Amino acid sequence: MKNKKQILAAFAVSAGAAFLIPSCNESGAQATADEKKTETSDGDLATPLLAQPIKGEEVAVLTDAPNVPPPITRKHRTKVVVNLEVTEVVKTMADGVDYTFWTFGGSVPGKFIRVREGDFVEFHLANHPSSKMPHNIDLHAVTGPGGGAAASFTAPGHKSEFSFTALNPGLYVYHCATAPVGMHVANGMYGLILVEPQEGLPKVDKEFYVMQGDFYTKGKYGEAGLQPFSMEKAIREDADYVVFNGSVGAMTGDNALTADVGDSVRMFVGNGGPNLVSSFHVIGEIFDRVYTEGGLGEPNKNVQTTLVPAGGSAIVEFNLETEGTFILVDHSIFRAFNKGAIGMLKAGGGDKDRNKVVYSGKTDDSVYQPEGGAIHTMPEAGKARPAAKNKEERIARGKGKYMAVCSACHQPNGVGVPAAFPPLAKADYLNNSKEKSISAVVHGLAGEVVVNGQKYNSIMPKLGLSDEDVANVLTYVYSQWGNNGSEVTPDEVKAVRAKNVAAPDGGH
Ligand code: HEC
Ligand SMILES: [Cu+2]
Repeated sequence: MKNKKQILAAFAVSAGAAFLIPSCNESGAQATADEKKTETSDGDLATPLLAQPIKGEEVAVLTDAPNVPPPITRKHRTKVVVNLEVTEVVKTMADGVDYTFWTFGGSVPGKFIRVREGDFVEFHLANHPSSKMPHNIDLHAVTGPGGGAAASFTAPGHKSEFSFTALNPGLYVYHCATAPVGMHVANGMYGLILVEPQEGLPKVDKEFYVMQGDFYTKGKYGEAGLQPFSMEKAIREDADYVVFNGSVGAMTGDNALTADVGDSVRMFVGNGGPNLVSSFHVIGEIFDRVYTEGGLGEPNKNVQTTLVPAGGSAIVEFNLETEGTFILVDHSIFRAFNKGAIGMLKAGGGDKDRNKVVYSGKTDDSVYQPEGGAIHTMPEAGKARPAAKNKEERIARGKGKYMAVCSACHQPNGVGVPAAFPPLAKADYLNNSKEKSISAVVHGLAGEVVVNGQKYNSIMPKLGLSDEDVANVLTYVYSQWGNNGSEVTPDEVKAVRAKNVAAPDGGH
């Protein structure tokens, strides 16, 4: 905050020292990040990274937002074991509004992971048995195909392991990359992993973890109850909720972030998307330094608003020079006031006179309260594309649907996953009854089923496909992998749909 201090000092002189300005040579807290860099450096940085020995082993400390694991003081490479568990949980999206979030570690955003440049990371991904979906993880900090996605594909009740070396320092997003990828990300499957540079990050007083995400629900903003995911709105990028740290109000009121006047603050800011780019701004502060896009090169200085891409990050740093409530927003401002993208950082203490010199006015939080519901969207006119003309067209269209909707569980080649998802390839269940197969897709399927002599006792969620889509996808399935080649028509689907079978509602 050198600039501001110089300006303050000049002001004091020009004002004939009419104001009593306390000394600005505060010790640790006020030193700029740059000044501190040398303290944490060590002498061995000249050795190439991969030539440095890996010493010892530790289990990563993982934290939920807004908390960040402690800084790494280690001066050598080590093996870091990361244990992360995926769970699908119903949590609060806003007052009276619940949502089934898919999480890395129980909340949105996922656990914060902190390692050091050069660390050998042994990653253990578990998928809780109660999950309905398989999941995986793509860490942008990984150098390697898919960022770990294929290696970590994990069915419910299973766990996977893979490892990587953290080659590049920086702040990286991780997310689920299981098809349909957009849906997994939209349900909250993202978090941040910080790879600290070898020389460490400069010390600060407070570090926070803030991550934005956009959500798409059947009901409009604020509509009460358990809200299912809306694929149509997600595709249109028409978000109902844009929030920090997984829910409206996660960082306001009693949940506000707190710090003291004089503190140096660092925020690790991520954006999970799936769709929207954040214009991240803290009302009443100027970022002294921004490590744009999470890269740890030379920071940009004196920044008002920084862009945080979907699937990207930024590190912002500032000193708290005066008391009051500072409001975190996405400055695409309707998102802040009408969709939830608001947080608060409350700063207390400090010298009253000095605080007044920095800012004399009164603060008023009330103006920042959300203004209520979003504008209604008009019901969409149903302009579906014309139905498939023949069996070939049905199969071609069905293939796309299969890959987007079914392949995540039944696998792209239809073989399923042992003990979790039954096969569709050469499946007796499928080939013996069109009606039962249609019913599974239209109504969902729960309880014990036997496919090719193997028992499965799991849940296939209701998928919300149209009659035309169900006809196409099943005709495709019947045409593949040694199945009996049946064609399924929309009329047949309509007939089965009319039989109102009680079946599970997967909530999506
Ligand atoms: C979320 C995972 C999931 C998705 C997505 C999914 N299924 Fe299933 N499916 C299952 C499970 C689990 C079962 C077995 C249910 C049980 O144990 O009662 C099943 C059973 C079936 C069956 C009957 C058993 C068999 O193997 O023949 C058919 C047919 C079927 N699914 C077709 C589909 C089609 C077509 C799609 C895409 C439109 C699809 N499924 C999408 C999980 C899924
Ligand atoms: Cu997932």
